[in-house]
Amino acid sequence: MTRVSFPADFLWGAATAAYQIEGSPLADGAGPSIWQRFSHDPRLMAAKGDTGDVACDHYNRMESDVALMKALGLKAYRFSVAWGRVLPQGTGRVNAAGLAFYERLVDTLIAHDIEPLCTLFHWDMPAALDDRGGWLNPDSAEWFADYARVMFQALDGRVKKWVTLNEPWVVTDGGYLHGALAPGHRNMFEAPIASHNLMRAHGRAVQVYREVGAHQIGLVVNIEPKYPATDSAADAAATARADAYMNRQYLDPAMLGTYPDELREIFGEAWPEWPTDDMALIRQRLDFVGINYYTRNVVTADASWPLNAGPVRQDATYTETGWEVYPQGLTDLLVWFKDRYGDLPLYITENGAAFYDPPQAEDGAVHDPLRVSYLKKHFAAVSDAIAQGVDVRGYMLWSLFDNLEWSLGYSKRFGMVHVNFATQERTPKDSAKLYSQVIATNGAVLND
Ligand code: PNW
Repeated sequence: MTRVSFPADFLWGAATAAYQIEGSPLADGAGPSIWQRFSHDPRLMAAKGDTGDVACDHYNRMESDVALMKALGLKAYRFSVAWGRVLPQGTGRVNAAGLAFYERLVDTLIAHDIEPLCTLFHWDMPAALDDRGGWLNPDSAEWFADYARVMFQALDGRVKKWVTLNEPWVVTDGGYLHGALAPGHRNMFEAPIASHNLMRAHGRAVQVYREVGAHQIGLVVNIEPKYPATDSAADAAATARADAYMNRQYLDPAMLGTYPDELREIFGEAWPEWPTDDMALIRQRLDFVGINYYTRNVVTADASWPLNAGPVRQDATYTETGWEVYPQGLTDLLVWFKDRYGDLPLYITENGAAFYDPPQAEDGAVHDPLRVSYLKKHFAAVSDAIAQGVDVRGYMLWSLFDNLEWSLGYSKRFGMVHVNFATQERTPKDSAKLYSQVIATNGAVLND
């Protein structure tokens, strides 16, 4: 393997999301979110009985959790704000007690010299707004902008990196097209509308930030590079459609102000004509883009539209969520981003894997060799992209803790820190020990 190397100020961190770790979703005057509803509805939630009611109890353990981050050596921490803690109805009245939690979190991080990266929307829309149509309501862009303004005004002095949305594709595909995620709709006509309003909301929040914010703001997308299974023309066309649907549907409007042509082909009569003004609103200057990378996809034309899992490859390793381990995809997508959208600071805002971890050893250790191997290969993949001239500024491991993996519940463990959900005991796994060394040596340990 070629030697890895990272810029001196490379930002090493870990990521979480509010509903997945906090617990106490209704504490201190918070309004319920769509995930509160969804996880309590046995008709909708796949992992029945698993909810975010307690999760990692981070809401009550924030101080000791930040101390643990410090002990691990994290330089940055990416978290999300539960919109409904701050605005219980989604708009209007601010709940000072909810906002205070995030002010304390940010102050504690800074006191430990850990840089906060704040994501405004990681899927937990206030239920009161879903009652008004959620992301299908064109007013949602303005609701989000108002919420964003509250957060910027409260915290921009202390938070220097902001993220508008986490993974609009997952919100739409899971929430409005396939129904596996909140709010659980399955409607091809809704999907493009939800996507478009999410992107309008992103654009409006960036506009507000340019009025009241002084630091940096960006968008986080999940990118899954698509590779044709064969060199047939049909597979090439199917690959282009899959890439347009999952990857370019969000980056093209944000970066170029246009939607990929393939979306008309994919959605047919469900694809609306969008006003030109909307496209200008969506395309705002960004300070960075955050990329979440987990896997790739190999596309065959004969599989059903538009997402297909691709053939299972005998020569590949798969994670517990069924995702192929393919580190080269991370290098490829970073180089692709630069070629298509030009030079912009990039952060890996999520990367990691769920594996069955063996039971704790007698000395309490959690040996997770598969995750250790996954991480080493992906660190090297980032280093390769940097060597090829891509401006990657940091890496946030998904995830700090084992947590509520959305509709899959607590069965899928992504953490570098093991959480015993009965006792809330935290135990750094071998992968956390590796990561500490990687951070302490800025990656040099990987060359030993
Ligand atoms: C991301 N896909 O979700 C989320 O940002 C996290 O909250 C989540 O826990 C993590 O990845 C692991 O799943 C994704 O199907 C969900 O391509 C699905 C996909 C990608 C990302």
